Amino acid sequence: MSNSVLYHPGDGYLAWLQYRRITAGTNVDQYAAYNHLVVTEQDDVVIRSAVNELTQGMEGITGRKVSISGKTETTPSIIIGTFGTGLAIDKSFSTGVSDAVKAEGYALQTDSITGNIAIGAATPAGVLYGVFHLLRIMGTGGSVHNLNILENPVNQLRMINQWDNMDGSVERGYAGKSIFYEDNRVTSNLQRIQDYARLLASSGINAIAINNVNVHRVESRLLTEFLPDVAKLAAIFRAYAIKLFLSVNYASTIEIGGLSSADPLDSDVREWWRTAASEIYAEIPDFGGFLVKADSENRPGPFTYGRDHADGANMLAEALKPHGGIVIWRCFVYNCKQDWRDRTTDRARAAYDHFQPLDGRFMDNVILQVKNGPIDFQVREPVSPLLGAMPKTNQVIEFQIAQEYTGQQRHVCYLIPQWKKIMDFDTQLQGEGTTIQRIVEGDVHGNPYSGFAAVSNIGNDTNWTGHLLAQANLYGYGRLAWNPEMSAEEIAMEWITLTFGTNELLVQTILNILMNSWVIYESYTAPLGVGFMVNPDHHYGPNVDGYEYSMWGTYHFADCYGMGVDRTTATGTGYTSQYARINMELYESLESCPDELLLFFHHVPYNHVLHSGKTVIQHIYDTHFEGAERAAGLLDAWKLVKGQVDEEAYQHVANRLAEQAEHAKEWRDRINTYFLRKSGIADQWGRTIY
Ligand code: GCV
Repeated sequence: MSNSVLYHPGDGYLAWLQYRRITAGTNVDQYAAYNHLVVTEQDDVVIRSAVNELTQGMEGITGRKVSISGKTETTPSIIIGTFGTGLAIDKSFSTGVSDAVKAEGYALQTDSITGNIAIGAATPAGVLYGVFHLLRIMGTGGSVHNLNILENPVNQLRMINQWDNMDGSVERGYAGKSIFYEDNRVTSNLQRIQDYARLLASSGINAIAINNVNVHRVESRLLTEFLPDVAKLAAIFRAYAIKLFLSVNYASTIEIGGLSSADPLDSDVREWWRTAASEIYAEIPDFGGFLVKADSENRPGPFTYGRDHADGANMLAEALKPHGGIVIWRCFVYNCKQDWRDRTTDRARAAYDHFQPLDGRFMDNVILQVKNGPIDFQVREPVSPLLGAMPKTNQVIEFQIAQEYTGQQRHVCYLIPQWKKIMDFDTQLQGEGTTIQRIVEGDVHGNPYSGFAAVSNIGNDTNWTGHLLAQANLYGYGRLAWNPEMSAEEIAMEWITLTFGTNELLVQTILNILMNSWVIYESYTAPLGVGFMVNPDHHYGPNVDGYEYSMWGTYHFADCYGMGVDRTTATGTGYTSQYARINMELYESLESCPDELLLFFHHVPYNHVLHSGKTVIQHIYDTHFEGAERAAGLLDAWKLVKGQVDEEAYQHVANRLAEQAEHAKEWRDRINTYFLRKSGIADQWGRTIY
């Protein structure tokens, strides 16, 4: 879009694509010289997006009209194009540079004599990413003299999953209704979708599944009746180099196909999927493929027919294969009808137990999508032991940008530090240094597909994410997927400056808020990796026993002596044995298990002494008092920037932080009171517990 009159800086709609005039800083004067673009090819749809973006960006940043031509007429110019499409681009780069640029990568250079800035790439997508890079430099006040940049994305698949339903609701959505659907139809507001595509592409995203993985009857028809609408959406995303996927109902053959079976080995079922795939590709030649949640949380799957996940996934993969499509099959499979009395069944074990034995059975166009932890996107979990444990199978890691368990975009919780910690985890599966990052980027097993997927956090709220500061998670996810070497702080700095400008007090204040937010959130919610303790169903707010006597497999086992889940191999569920030996031993032993995950792995008495020197119970009291206090501190810090930030944005964030501060007290008091009453052990400092 369009700096349309409907939107203005404080409402958050333009997010990190503000393209405002930078007023301060030594580099700003450099930008004004660039008001001519040279474009060596004009008939590609992605190049057109790149040109539009650069024009809009430059005009916004410099305040001057930009002209466009096919060759260099004035210097300095900005020259963009794919290699081999014109002299202007080719003479800007040596062959060494163009050889080093891979499919979605780009080179970005300033000519020291002419001052021309050239963005060259192997594909139009690379040009688009290069353009966004240049705009990022200018948007953050960087120098454009002497640029000499070459970037290739580290991860091949950088995907977003929408959990949007066609009735307009969003499963685990905390920012309004769907931007994709209303009243069981695809929306006619395609402008908003295009604006979303821009946001995604600017952070490096290259794939999207546009509907919820829980696919009900109406959404099943996206494959058939609504296909022309899906094709329109695919065209919007195509212009931003984003491939479109659909989540499919595993039992579509029954739901909409008129068959009585969904048996993956049944020839009619297979034929139905082959025909469905052909029809999709006739409308959308570059369709990405299917995302599937099967045999999970009451969704249908191959188990009904006595088949396994490889049978199910391969059936779909076979239908997509002739068209170049892929199947992304989720590993979030566990018994959601567990008897809480049964302490031997451990939900954490389930993904590994179901999938690891199938290694080698999946077709090469199947990718398994594995949640980052073994349970479900909690504020703290160990890394899923399934990641990297299937050398012959493609895998992607799944994160949740939507803050289902991390404050639902009412509390601030910047998630990049959590994801960094996960990426840095050394699985030790192929010896030291087999980090999740290397596994996810495909460096360890060399499988054809790998990368990142994540559940989106947007809706039709004007600012996209409900909490303005939650935009940092969407932006950060894309940037991290592009380059996991970036630090959480670097990413935050980029987002803050692009969104709010360069005012130092403001930048530092927001940076501090973001960088402390995950730890603060963790400190007043469920302690020491035990997880949950939330209200059932909607998952907002404290309820220590909310899931304790339920069938969902998420327990803390607190009694009057102690708490935690014994997942050791020696005396517990044996979950620790799913890790490489060295990690298994790390978690197995009370002496070496990290404090932050203690209650995930062990059941201990309340007076067990942590590495920190505190007892478990005192740790609970201390962190909850401190956490609530620090949450209040976030609001105090924000108050100091009043007047430095647009008033509408100021008020919005102040309101959210005030709610968080209040709600953190509720968490504090519920958790502390519960454990005081259970344990009968008083707080060492005599603070008020009820
Ligand atoms: C889409 C959790 C969420 C569900 C979600 C599920 C999943 O259980 O609470 O809403 O369903 O994860 O990832 O499939």
